[in-house]
Amino acid sequence: MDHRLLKIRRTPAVFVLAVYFLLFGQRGQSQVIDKKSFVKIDASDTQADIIRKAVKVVPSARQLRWQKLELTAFLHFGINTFTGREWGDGGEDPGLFNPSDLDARQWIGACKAAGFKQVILTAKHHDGFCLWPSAYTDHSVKSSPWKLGKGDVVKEVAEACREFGVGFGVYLSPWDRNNKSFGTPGYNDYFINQLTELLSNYGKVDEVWFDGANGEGPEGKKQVYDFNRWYALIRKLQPSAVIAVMGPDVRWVGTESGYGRETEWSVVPGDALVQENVAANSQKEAGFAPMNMMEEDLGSREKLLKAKSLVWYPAEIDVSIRPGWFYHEKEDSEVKNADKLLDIYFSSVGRNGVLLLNIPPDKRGLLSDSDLRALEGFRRKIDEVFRDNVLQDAVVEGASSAVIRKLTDGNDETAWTAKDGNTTPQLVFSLKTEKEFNLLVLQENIRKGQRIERFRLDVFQGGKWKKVTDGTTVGYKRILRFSPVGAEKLRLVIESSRANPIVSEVGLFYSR
Ligand code: FUL
Repeated sequence: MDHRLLKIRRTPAVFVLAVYFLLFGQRGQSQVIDKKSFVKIDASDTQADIIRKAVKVVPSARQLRWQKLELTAFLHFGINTFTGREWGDGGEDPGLFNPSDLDARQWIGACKAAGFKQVILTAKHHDGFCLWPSAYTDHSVKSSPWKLGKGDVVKEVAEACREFGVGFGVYLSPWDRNNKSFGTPGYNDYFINQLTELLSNYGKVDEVWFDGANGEGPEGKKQVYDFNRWYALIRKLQPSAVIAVMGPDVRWVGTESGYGRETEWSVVPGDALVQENVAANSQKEAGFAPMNMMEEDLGSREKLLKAKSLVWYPAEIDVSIRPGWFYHEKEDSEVKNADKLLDIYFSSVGRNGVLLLNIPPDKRGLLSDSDLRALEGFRRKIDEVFRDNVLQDAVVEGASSAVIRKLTDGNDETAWTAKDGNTTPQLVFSLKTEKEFNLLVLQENIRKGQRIERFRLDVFQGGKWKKVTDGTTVGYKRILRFSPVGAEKLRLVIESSRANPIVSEVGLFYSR
């Protein structure tokens, strides 16, 4: 034994360093990202090592809570509601903001009834007009006639959310076309001050949403955003809030259509999210761009094998119930109907994403009748589709009845796990009588990572197995629709998985 070494190991400095690394991780790995949601790839890692590491990357507690919400709502409301524009230029007269019947309880009550579990309010859009009486600008509700300048929309929404048990989030546009400091380092202080107000004065905040738009401010200058400083403040003041989409917890899916990818991985290369790279990225013209979000393939084996690190970075799918994000009367006849919303649900939540549906309040400060009707219809349809799981009283071949209970109990923590090393297992189900179905729902227990790469559903008909449908990723939830088929015996075949699959739910339904 080398005694000199022993001595070094015992010095207090080494001890302090060890504790430091334990608390904050290695240099380069942002403490903004949870340890269990991030892994570095070593030069010596084989391909199999990298895939093993990918399976171990799991959601943080805040990401898991967010993913399980499934349905979240955007509320775009502000000066644009009164000018009829989508992007205000910052020169608007705050006197225009004057809703006649603003009722945040109506907004949140309707969202809750439709199944939405969290809302995000545009506290400030690109025009810089603040829906709360910020101490750092007069360009806000306090300069408006609404409630004689004593109103606070953020407060009313936060309180309604608490009353209805709905999560509360804020959208604070980094791009500000009104504030004179935009384009100077001072703007980052202004932004920090506004964030501090929003995160300190309204109770619990569950999501902070930063948009990517970054144009010129009132002085014709562009801003270099200090993202790392913003993230650190959010973690300090609201540690359980997820930061989307110019942020480390939630990724923009890449479109605003409501449709996610058929193959949607929540584990993707993490190189752009380490602290130094966030800082470097924010210097670029386009602002912070963690990766090309619009690419078709973000997390295939091929992508992971080229990465230097991996991160849990799941997709949020934002879309408006109307053509625009803000309310415009002329779009009343173009509100997406219940069928369209159901289709969007299948293609967002049903593709391993969280839906962020925008429902913009009108000039009165109320959700309009057409939007309310669409939401009610959507809820009715969802309830109808998922009423009876055909597999509820099925028998799983070679397994006890506990297995089918775990697979159909609606609890994504109870799961069936294939034996270690078995990456291509099958589950064979027998029904009591022949049943018809046209919709498959699968869920993985993502607390143990995202594993499944390819699966298939077969029915046993006329003495032969016939394929009904197939898919690639599952993740938190996957929904596939197909032409109605009747069967008494069927099987779920996992064709490829990164480790033994952990299936938490299997459902077969009939959607009319
Ligand atoms: C975009 C913004 O420019 C839109 O106005 C809207 O807020 C949308 C959700 O994000 O980038």
